Amino acid sequence: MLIEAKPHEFSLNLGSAALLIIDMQRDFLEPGGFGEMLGNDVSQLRRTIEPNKRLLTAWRDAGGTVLHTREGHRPDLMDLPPAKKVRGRSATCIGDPGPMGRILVRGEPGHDIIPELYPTPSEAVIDKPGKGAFFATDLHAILQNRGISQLVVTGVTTEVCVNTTVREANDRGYDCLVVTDCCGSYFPEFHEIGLKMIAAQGGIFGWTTPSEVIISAITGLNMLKGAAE
Ligand code: C5J
Repeated sequence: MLIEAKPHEFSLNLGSAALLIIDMQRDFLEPGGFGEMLGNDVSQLRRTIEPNKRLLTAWRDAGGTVLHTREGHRPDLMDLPPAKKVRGRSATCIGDPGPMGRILVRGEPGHDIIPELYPTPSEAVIDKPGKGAFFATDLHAILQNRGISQLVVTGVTTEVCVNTTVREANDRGYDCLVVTDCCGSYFPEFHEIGLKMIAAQGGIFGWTTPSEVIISAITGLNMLKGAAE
């Protein structure tokens, strides 16, 4: 099915596509979490929750593959590069006690995915220690084993973990369609530029489109399926 997108239409094949939802974690999105503790305006990220919910529901209803990622580290922090720990020179950093448990540590409440988008038992959750979802994870193997060659990417933040993941995916041969209203940044100008960087130069890293375009395409497909049954 052809999806209207920038820089030109994206040919979506639901059977070989996965919805990849990046780092929609409580510590980044919830008031009182680590993100807000650092002085960020979490409403910039929270505006993505409703569109993500609508897209996730439509994608699940269409029987599409869904994967979620979480940024975080082992409780013993052995996978936390010292450079990452001290970066930002914050008084409180990764591994320290935070408002929702130890900051960005696996198993802590703040590390988990927000309840609105919580994975079902059949949806893979990729725990990643870096910004990109391919670095030091089994994401590529999972996608290859399931015959996935297209990624519909949403999540936070647009210019950091979404962009890094899309660039990694592009280098591994995946076609990425990034969903504009389902991605967000604490910095609106970085969000805008982050999306522009993806679709620039004829789609140097991928395509961009709003969720409504994808939802109407896959909902139409469901209606066709329903009518044929
Ligand atoms: C993500 C970050 N998820 N900004 N992390 O973008 O540190």
